Amino acid sequence: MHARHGAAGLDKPFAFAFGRENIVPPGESPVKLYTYFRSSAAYRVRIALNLKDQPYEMVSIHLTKDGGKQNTPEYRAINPQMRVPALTLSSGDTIIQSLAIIEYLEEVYPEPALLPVDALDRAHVRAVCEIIACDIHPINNLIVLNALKKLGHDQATVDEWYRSWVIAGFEAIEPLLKPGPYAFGSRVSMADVCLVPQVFNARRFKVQVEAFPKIAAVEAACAKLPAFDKARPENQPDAE
Ligand SMILES: N[C@@H](CCC(=O)N[C@@H](CS)C(=O)NCC(=O)O)C(=O)O
Repeated sequence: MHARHGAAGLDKPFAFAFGRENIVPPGESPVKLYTYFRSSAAYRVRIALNLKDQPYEMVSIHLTKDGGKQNTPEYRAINPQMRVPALTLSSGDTIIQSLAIIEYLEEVYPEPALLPVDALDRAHVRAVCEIIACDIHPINNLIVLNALKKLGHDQATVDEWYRSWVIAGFEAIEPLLKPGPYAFGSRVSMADVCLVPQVFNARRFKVQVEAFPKIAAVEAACAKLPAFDKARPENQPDAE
């Protein structure tokens, strides 16, 4: 989905850009990533932009303060779904949905490739991404956790809900992973880009990630790469 917009009323972008400084032609603004340090969907896009060595400015959309900046009319004009991430290109076009953004980056900046050459291998990588982005994440999203609380569930029950869906997803992913160091072998793929932020969230909710040795090993391998390290929530300018 594409929309044109202005960013009036939102925080100024951080004076902060990753990647090669000369990739944006003089006079053109770099891409702008609407992000929140703790958002795992935004974390995926930060990793992909870093791997693709693309510079970007970050605009922090605080998801909880004052009812959530994602719910303001200004941000709704940027992303009608009122979620992060959103990526605004120098053309003024905005792309929403992390997987759509990452696939766009893959098509426009093919190197380093985040999808294998073989169609079957690509399907396997996308399957792992979809378990995370389409099956685990949507039922553990902030909006769902808040809805559970409104229905009267206490924090312990909500946390248990969260853990149970992560564990179900990880049980499916673990046997799908190939010999490493990364999720699908010796090259980083979109599966790693999706898996690492999900592991981060799993640990926040005290899931025993070590019960999934392949997933834990993938995370450890990715942690050594600067593109992943720079994208970590605690390394973001809006980290709290
Ligand atoms: N499927 C979307 C999910 C985006 C999403 O749900 N983002 C969360 C943060 S991880 C959000 O903005 N939540 C706002 C809210 O719940 O109000 C994607 O992959 O981009």
